[in-house]
Amino acid sequence: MKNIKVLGIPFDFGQDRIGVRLAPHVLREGKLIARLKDIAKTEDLGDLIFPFKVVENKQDKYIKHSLGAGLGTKTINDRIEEEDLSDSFLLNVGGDHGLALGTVHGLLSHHPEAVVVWADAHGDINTPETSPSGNFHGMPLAFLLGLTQHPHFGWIRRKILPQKLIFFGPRDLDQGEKDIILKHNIQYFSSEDINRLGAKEVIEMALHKADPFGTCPIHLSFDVDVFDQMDIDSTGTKVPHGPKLEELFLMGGVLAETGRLKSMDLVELNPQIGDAASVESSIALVLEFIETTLRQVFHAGKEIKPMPAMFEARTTSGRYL
Ligand SMILES: [Mn+2]
Repeated sequence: MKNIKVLGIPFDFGQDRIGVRLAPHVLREGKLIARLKDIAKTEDLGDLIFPFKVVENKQDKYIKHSLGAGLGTKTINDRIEEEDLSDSFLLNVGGDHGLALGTVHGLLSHHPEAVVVWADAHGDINTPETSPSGNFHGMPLAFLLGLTQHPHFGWIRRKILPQKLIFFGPRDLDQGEKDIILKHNIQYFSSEDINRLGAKEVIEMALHKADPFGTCPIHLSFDVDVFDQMDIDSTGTKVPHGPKLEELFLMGGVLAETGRLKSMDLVELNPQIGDAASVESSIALVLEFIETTLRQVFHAGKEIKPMPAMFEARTTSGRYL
């Protein structure tokens, strides 16, 4: 890979808070592009424009905003399918996590064998029938695995195999999601598992099981609510008892070190949640996670710039930090 491409995806049909739309803008204001340019040649593809107006279809009792979610994820998929990614790392900046149906489906056209690491406090694997909320951002994996169908998602034609999916950090699963995860034998590592076994060990073990020959490209779908609620305030569905910051940075580093991490979603940052100070520190943490991970993608095996002091105070330094 020679360069980074950044796609802003202000998709918010997956839940009811419009603030997630603003995340690409605030991250660019935080010098995201300049920071990435310091790592590798970077092209900003701009923000995706959704070429439709949606009127809420209240008659759909299973998925809120199902028309917007269906058309929106198709728009994302089509944009990513057409992009030349032969030499590029693709960074998708959301938006809510519903967008990952579009990003992962689109990326499968470039990397059909991809392993998907889902870093998240939640499972996002509800079907419309099992979802207690009806929020689409809790369902993208059910569509990606082909576990459900819906008239507004008739464009879907690819799926990921359950053995190619790895959950990192979930701790708030609905009963229906637990049943699906068990039934399909999906790899699942809670913060407790990560703490007990080690983030590096967990990821290496999971990658080996998903891809024993170590040849498949890797996509990281990173929901910022995977961070402990003490570490991030500006996101819609915070959950306590998350992995430690150092474990999450280590996870990004271990994926980067494989040389096969080809793309990442960064979703659910909402700069309308929290006071000014916590919004600022949430944005700073997200920018730091992106920069540190991408730096390791492009400089795997080389000396890595240390984290700024403000984060060092909160982490223990290791090989991957
Ligand atoms: Mn999520």
